[in-house]
Amino acid sequence: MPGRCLKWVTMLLPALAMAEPLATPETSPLLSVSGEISVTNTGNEAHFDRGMLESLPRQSLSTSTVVTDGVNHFEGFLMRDLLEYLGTNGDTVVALALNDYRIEIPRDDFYAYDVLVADTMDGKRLTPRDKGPLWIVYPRDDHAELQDIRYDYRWVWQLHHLEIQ
Ligand SMILES: Nc1nc2c(c(=O)[nH]1)N[C@H]1C(S)=C(S)[C@@H](COP(=O)(O)O)O[C@H]1N2
Ligand SMILES: [Mo]
Repeated sequence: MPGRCLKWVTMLLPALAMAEPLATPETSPLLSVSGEISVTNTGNEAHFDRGMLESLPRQSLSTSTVVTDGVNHFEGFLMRDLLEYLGTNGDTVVALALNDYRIEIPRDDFYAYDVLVADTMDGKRLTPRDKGPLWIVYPRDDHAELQDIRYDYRWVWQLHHLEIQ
């Protein structure tokens, strides 16, 4: 019986954590989110440091990419989980990168596919030198339709800001 209770508590914990107000970053923020969100911690935006991002449910994905050789193993969190966490309300996610690259991504992508916001590749933390701190990674090898230039544009590396529209 105690084992059963523990199981339920463990299952419910992530849901409870999500209902909590968003903490404030303790180290420099890696990602900020603005626009149609209902959870904020810095003015109208939600700012996340590494610890906060690492507390989102972890997810991994192995895929080839158009800019690396072979198959790489990525870890991070699902973009969908972040959108849900922030209570987003909008059809479009605008992704901005450190090199000022900007692209609009339909929100539906993140519900149709398990799109990762990766912070590690092959067990190594992504840095701004190698596509970090965050890289939007599609499960390219699992879906033929994702092997298309339309999606290649959406693999934003050096991601640092999202605007929900
Ligand atoms: N941060 C950032 N991400 C980006 C880009 C960019 O210029 N900056 N280019 C996009 C485009 S147009 C493509 S096709 C893929 C691969 O770009 P690359 O071949 O120039 O590396 O990354 C996408 N992600
Ligand atoms: Mo491109």
